[in-house]
Amino acid sequence: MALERTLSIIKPDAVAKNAIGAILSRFEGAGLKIVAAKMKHLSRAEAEGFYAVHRERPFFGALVEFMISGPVMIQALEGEGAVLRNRELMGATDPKKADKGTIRADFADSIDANAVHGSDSAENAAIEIAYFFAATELCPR
Ligand code: RTP
Ligand code: MG
Repeated sequence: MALERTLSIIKPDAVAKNAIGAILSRFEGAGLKIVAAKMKHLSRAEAEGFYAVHRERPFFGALVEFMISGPVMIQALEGEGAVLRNRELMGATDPKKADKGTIRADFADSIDANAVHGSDSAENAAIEIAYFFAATELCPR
């Protein structure tokens, strides 16, 4: 498997629950390295731009409102097969359908407040990482 990077966001619900450390610990425990990180309270324009692919979906308005409801923790993760590895750690979008022991099963409340975002492909990961981080903010190791 190739060394990859993926963009991860700990969403406002999980930040409000003081779950940042527990969630980052899962990434590190699975061998994913945090190569960039920042806390940010997204503006409406930033959240709309980030989720622009979902602009026509019925849940877009609720998704943007949720993502700007409080600060988020944004990180770039690096490791072998990082995109899929992160999606496995996250679990299904709807926490009711997420496997036991996944981040969403353990920390998410609903399909709207679902604790984490993770890139869904290596191509989108590159776009999403560049959306939030300058090249000089990435610290490969
Ligand atoms: P994310 O992008 O946040 O990592 O989530 P995901 O890939 O698992 O799910 P995606 O299809 O990309 O949807 C983005 C976010 O929109 C909300 N959503 N609501 N009510 C619904 O049917 C519905 N579907 C999606 C979720 O909060 C999801 O994380
Ligand atoms: Mg997605």
